[in-house]
Amino acid sequence: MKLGLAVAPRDAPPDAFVVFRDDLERSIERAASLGYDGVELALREAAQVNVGALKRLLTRVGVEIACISSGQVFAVDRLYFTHPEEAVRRAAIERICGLIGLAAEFGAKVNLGRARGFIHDGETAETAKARFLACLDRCAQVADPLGVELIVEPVNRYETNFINNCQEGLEIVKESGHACVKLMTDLFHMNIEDASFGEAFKAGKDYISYIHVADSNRLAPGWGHLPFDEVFQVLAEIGYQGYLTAEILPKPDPYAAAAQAVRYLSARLKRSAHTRC
Ligand code: LER
Ligand code: MN
Repeated sequence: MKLGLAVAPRDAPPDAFVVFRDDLERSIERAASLGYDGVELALREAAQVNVGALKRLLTRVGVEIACISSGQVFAVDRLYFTHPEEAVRRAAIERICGLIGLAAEFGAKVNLGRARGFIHDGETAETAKARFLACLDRCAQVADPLGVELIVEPVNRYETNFINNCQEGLEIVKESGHACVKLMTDLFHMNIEDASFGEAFKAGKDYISYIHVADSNRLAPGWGHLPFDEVFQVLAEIGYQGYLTAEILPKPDPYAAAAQAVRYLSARLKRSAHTRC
């Protein structure tokens, strides 16, 4: 498994779930110096990144772009897949396809968290689902030939009313019918919505390709009460090899949070590798 850190550009809104909100170059250098293997970029649009400069930086500091997350497409520009207006859905598809093109440059995945949208008042879950699947289909047709995975993230009920738990995520991933559409899980949301980490990970085994990590209070791992023993044991059991990316609050301060996450997760990884030997 590899360790990642979620970061966002300096102008990202305060509700972006990232540790470092700063110039991307500085955040990536810091993540590298702390020992992370990769970063997740929380972006609104592909034009926020200079591809050539970023590639040179990544080579210099030795980290990769694990994922591009799209929550700000929803949070800042209110573009999302379940919107009742077709023009808005089309704009959301265009944005996500821009991020897919960018991700292809870096071998990264594209996350579909809040940009999937929600069930509007007076509408049914079926309506939201049909709109979501139609938009997802258009994006998958772009992502598939580029070798980019689209990863659907269940998000807890206090943030959305659409795709809250891993079973719902898994069903919609399967229903999409695209091999490039996968499930990503987030321990923070799972702790609220899924009855058991073990059962959810085992059920999603063949579809989970990325994981957000935080403790029960969304602080860095080790600063809350999530059962990390159970989580690491089941990840080893299902043979998960992907990223564990810290999507945590920048508290008590960004650097301390990022340092705690990498220290805690590396120690756990070493321990589980040792146990398997
Ligand atoms: C939001 O809570 C979250 O976990 C994000 O990764 C989804 O966009
Ligand atoms: Mn998340």
